[in-house]
Amino acid sequence: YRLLDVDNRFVVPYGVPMRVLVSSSDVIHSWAIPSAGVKVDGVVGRVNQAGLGFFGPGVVYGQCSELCGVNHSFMPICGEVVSCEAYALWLLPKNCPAGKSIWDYCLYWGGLLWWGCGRVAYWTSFAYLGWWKIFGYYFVYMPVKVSVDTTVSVVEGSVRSCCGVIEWGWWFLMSPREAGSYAVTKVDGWVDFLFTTILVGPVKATWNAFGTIGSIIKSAGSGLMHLIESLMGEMGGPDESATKRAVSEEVRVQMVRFFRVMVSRYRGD
Ligand SMILES: [Cu+2]
Repeated sequence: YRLLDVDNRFVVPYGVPMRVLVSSSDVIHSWAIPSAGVKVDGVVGRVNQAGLGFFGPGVVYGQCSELCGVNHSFMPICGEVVSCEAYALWLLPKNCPAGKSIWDYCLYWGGLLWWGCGRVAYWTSFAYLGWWKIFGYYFVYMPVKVSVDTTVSVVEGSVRSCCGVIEWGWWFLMSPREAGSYAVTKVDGWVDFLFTTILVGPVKATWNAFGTIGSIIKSAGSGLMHLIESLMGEMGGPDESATKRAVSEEVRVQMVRFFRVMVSRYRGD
């Protein structure tokens, strides 16, 4: 592999989507790796970008692909495509925290446990107190308030009515015509009130209920329509979506592996 290998190979993981940034510090070059389907011009004062991705491990080769001067033939490109684990271990500096004392573990897990227990206790007490608040409000405060209020108003109304009747009787004895016409007006007002409350009230309530039920049905229907539409949108092109799904699943798996290595390494496992 004369003139294809390099002193320092780049290292990248496979199964992970990447973005390469290419620039130049002297003249225009071109960073090209045929097996990866990548060719990006390196231009002075400009950063070009391209998507980069590999499906498996290997060593990839390329060459400068823009005539850049007398040494154009002598600038190879070479990289190693490795697993996420190997990439993470290559990426991390050698002096990162690996290996800790048992005391550190105790501190770490103790802290985590303390934090978790604290959270649980906090939310439990919160929920408990909230429950008692609701219970107190709806099962103690409201019933007591309603019964006391009702009793007071009934007693008050009865006393007032009695007083009113006695007063009206006295008035009738004094001037029967005035008291009589007042009584007729009052009775007319009662009849009107009873008519409005007993006949019109229920009809109005029924009408409102039907309106509410209608709007509920309407919103449920539109939600269902949205769901169906999104499902229909998802169904387009079975082959394409199957491939897409497979690739994104692979990417997800690789990323999880990568982060697992990073986390365990930094934690000092
Ligand atoms: Cu060149």
